[in-house]
Amino acid sequence: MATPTSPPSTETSAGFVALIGAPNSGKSTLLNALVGAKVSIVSRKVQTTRARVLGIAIEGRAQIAFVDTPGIFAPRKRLDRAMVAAAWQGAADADLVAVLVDAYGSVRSTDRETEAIVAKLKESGRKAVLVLNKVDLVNPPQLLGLADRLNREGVFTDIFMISALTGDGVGDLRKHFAKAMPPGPWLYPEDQISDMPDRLLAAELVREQLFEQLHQELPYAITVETEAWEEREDGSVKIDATIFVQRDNQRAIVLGKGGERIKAVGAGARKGLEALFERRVHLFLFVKVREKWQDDPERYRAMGLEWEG
Ligand SMILES: Nc1nc2c(ncn2[C@@H]2O[C@H](COP(=O)(O)OP(=O)(O)OP(=O)(O)O)[C@@H](O)[C@H]2O)c(=O)[nH]1
Ligand SMILES: [Mg+2]
Repeated sequence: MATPTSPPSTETSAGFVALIGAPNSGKSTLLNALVGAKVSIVSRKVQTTRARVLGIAIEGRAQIAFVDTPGIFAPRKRLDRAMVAAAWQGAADADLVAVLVDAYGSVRSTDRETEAIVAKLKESGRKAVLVLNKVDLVNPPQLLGLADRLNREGVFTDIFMISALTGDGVGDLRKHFAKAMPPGPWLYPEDQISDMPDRLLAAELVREQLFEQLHQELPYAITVETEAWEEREDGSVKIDATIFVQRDNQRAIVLGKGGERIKAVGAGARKGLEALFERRVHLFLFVKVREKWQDDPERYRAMGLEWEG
């Protein structure tokens, strides 16, 4: 997959930028804005992103591979630990680290998750770029106070104020990242924007709809797998995906009254898939109970996570 395909020039550069931050700070929204396509799912809920997601952009002669990561928080459960470990691994492997902060949520005081991230960067001596996100929701004086407070930590080389949602400031940020990439051949084909296989992307879009459409009753540990992918002669594709829950009552929640809920989830996911794959999609969803999947190493591998013993 990673065949070097540089244009005929010696001035190319390429590298990895990890986006880390507290849950819900807008990392996936920013990844999509930087790449200019939806490669990572987004929701109003925390802990939407479960594993590392790569989104690739080209800026001038630089190819930048952005690594979206799960939110960093104090983990308790095994799945939480695997997610947070994946986030820090993403940061460790990158040429540059960007820390996202929800400026709106941090106006009064920095959240505990961000404080812990700053502390860990300090401890490791690693410098990072600070990205204050959601500036569309904050007024300038409040923003400056926050920037000043975080700047005093001494771990940030640069501070950017952006809105991943409106795109405000995203172009400048991408240019900054491009300048910081080490010289060398491109790492991926020019037209590649993600490293996620289509089957996984399909499962992720279903999970996104579940996160958006199930409210307080969302079983947080819900997971989705694509079971079948069938190319049809008319150019459309038939996708079977299974939603795994841990208990019977969760199955009922996902199905909804008379199957209303699952129908709406399927309709939303199908719309997203058709936009993404630019073709007709027939999506069939199944809901199964798989009690102890959180203790099954194989499920973690399927999600792209390491088993944290
Ligand atoms: N108003 C506003 N909302 C934003 C902005 N960026 C992201 N959001 C919203 O914040 C919520 C969380 O966005 P995500 O991109 O899923 O956040 P994340 O950091 O990837 O979250 P996890 O994967 O759960 O760690 C979504 O509802 C986004 O629409 C922004 O610049 N302004
Ligand atoms: Mg995310």
